[in-house]
Amino acid sequence: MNILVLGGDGYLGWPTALHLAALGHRITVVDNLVRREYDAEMGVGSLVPIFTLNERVAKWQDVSGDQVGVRMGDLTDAAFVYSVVAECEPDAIVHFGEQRSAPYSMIDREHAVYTQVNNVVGTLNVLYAIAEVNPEIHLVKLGTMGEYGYPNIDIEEGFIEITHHGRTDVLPYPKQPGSFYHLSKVHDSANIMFACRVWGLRSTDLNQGIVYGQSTQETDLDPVLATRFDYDGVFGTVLNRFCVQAVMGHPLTVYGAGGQTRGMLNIRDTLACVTLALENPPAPGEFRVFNQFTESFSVRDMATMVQQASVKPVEIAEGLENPRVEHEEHYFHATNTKLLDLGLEPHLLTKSVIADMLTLIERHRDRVDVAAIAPTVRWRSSARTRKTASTSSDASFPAV
Ligand code: NAD
Ligand code: USQ
Repeated sequence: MNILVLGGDGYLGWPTALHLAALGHRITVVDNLVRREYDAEMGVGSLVPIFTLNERVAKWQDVSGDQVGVRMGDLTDAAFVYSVVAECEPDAIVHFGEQRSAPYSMIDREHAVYTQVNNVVGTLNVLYAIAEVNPEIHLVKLGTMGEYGYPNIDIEEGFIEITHHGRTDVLPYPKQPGSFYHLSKVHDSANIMFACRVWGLRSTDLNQGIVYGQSTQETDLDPVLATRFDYDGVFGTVLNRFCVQAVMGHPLTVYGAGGQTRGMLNIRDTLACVTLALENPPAPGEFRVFNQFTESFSVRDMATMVQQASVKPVEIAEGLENPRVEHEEHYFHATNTKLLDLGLEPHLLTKSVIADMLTLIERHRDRVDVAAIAPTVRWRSSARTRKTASTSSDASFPAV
């Protein structure tokens, strides 16, 4: 297939692009490199050194003999999106290209507006370009498990059958997202579902859980091919953060009671799930939703697992104030059978998987900025609680 990977310079987009290229697909990476600008804005960086996109692509050509195309540009620029879709003539588009941090979206008004404009407008431009250039293109869109929130009933895959006053219908599952970022994904899902209904587009919405790990078959071929690994209080995700904290002798930052339970998956399974979605496209007009996670754990469980996998003693912080507003003890049972039915073979979170992450982090421990670990964004405050590298002026802040 000829595939565009939007957001192909990011944590998940880059290894997915390489994986699909290794499978023989023709890949073009599309990115405006804004993720690298957020690093500058926040004054933090990836634990693992990351090379420029041009260096990455050149190294992949050396290693594989295969050329990955690059188109630099912003998805909120409609003319750019239309030209890429028209010129590259993709069979499928995998869309990772959004601002993906919940804390970043909660810094203040500007960051919330930026996140929603970037994500919702970018996706709308992609939908319009598909509709007008070639409605056959399969859009594989990265959504999030957090769209559902944490209701006191089982979570289904996108839709739920409801009987109300004696009448029955299958309706979109109710959404209760927990940040302006997660809300942007809800808005995207509604827009994509509508575009499938009115224009006959085909799309797979991958409601993905929290990804951990950094190693994939292709990125391990050379350090220049490495993908990023975030551990800071804004972009670092929970398990990746706990592993860095364990290596640095920092108490593991369990927020609040720690009963927050989340769907989780290994980065290798992100690649496998996207591949399965691409290889098994929906029918024209179909909007389908896959819940993309392989296991669920509470934050407290994850901290204990890291503690047990570490050869060094690890302390778990107790009574840490939760900077977020969220349920700290709740029911969580989510269906995730659709990808398994397509053949997904999960890489589960074993002690040795955590031990490998700890070894990777140990190798780069000199690059850890311990001051970047603390959570700094508070949900309860609508005003900025976090000092950024550009606190006094927003000169380096991506324009809204
Ligand atoms: P990331 O920030 O590392 O990568 C996103 C990429 O998109 C970056 O390279 C960025 O420069 C690019 N981008 C953002 N806005 C753009 C725009 N307007 N135009 C062009 N490029 C743009 O994020 P990630 O962790 O790789 O996540 C990828 C996707 O998967 C996101 O949509 C995210 O919401 C979703 N997701 C991630 C996780 C996770 O644990 N990392 C879990 C569930 C879902
Ligand atoms: N948490 C801690 N301690 C920490 C960091 C986080 O207890 O040091 C808790 C949070 O309070 C939250 C949970 O861990 O309850 C998950 O936080 P996270 O930062 O790992 O994940 P989240 O903000 O939900 O976002 C991440 C990705 C996002 C993706 C989402 C999938 O950044 O792009 O959409 O995971 S999901 O959570 O399933 O919606």
